[in-house]
Amino acid sequence: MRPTDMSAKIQANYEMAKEAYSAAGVDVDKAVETLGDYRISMHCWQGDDVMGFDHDGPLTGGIQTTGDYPGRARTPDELMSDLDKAYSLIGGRHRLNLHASYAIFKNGFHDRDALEPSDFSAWVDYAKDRDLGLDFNPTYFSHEKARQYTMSDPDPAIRDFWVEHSKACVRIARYFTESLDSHCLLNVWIPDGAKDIPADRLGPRERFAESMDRMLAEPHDRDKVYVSIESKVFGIGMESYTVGSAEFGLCYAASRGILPLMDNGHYHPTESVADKISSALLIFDKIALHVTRPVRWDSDHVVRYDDETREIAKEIVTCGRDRILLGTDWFDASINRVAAWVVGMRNFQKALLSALLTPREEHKRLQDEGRYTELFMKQEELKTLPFGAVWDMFCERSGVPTRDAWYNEVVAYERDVLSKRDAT
Ligand code: RNT
Ligand code: ZN
Repeated sequence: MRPTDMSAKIQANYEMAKEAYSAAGVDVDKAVETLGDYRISMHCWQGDDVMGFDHDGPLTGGIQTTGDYPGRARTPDELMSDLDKAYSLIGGRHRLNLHASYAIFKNGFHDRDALEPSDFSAWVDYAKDRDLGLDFNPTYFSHEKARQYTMSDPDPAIRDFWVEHSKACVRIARYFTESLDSHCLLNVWIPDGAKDIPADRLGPRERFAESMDRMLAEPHDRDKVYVSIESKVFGIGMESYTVGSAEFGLCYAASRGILPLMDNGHYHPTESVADKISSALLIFDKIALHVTRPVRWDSDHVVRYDDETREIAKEIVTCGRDRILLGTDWFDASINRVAAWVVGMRNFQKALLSALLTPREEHKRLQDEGRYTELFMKQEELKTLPFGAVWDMFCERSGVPTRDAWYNEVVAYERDVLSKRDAT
């Protein structure tokens, strides 16, 4: 189809969709417009299988990428170029989420405890040019001093190293907020834990809390640098005990006035992060999310447009965009990595759109009036309204390719850029 014919078709389909949705009590134009306001912090680490630039060793910390699809980004320039390609295929304006291991050293190597803001000036330039906000994460894995424990290690020298790293990251986050006129989410996730039943559960948690307190003492403006703590239920090699458990994360964050970060791969598979958001927001002013797809375990598959993601999106839309910091977290090395970003981000956006296309007030009223049969029926009928036509219009209005047209660009990029990488 010629592009003009395609646009006319999208317009015509959209008009039909508008009719169908307005009969269900939904303002479609408003939904499309509002979706553009949701900024998602896209994780840099899908592009290079969580390798980073500050070490040669393997990925550790109980997380894993699997697959050997060619074309992994090996340098900052390659990663930036791949990120650009991905952003160009995703509607709306977003953010970039960096890990400390992605330092770009201009004045010689600095170990994690001695990282400087200048080690991230290339990223600030990158973000400035593209009007992206930056978020940040200390990296407590893939390092010789990250053995079984980091911030909770019994050895004070190891703990000091990681506390110094954490403080350096606070300074870097501060530098981001000062350079970019935007907040920075600084998220702490430690891989500390035990493979087998621990003798002492309390000690490591006491030490982790103390190390966190030392990190938080590093001066920062709490209205700009939002420190969060990401909890977890288990990891590979720490199946029996995780220092930063859900209870630790929530209680610590509540008591210190920082944010909890919930990753939907970090709970028992029958638990739902969608169900946790409203409870957390009764207590916390803001919370943060890592949206991912756990398949039987915390596998970090690329997000699909599935029930779990849609239910999380429904809560985001209901509970308020301004109070929930949205981030993504998956790493699949078995498919084209640029496509992995694009599919997952577009799916998350589709889920948000589907929430925006829900007559929430009406559904809430049906619930409150005990009209459960009607509510059930309406929820199910809504699913087959012409959603795709509205999604197409969002892409069209955002200036990104509609439907699967973006894939041709990824194929061309793979041919011209990614496939050349393995030859060198
Ligand atoms: C690990 C956590 C964490 C990491 C990234 C790389 O289980 O989800 O968020 O995935 O920091
Ligand atoms: Zn995560």
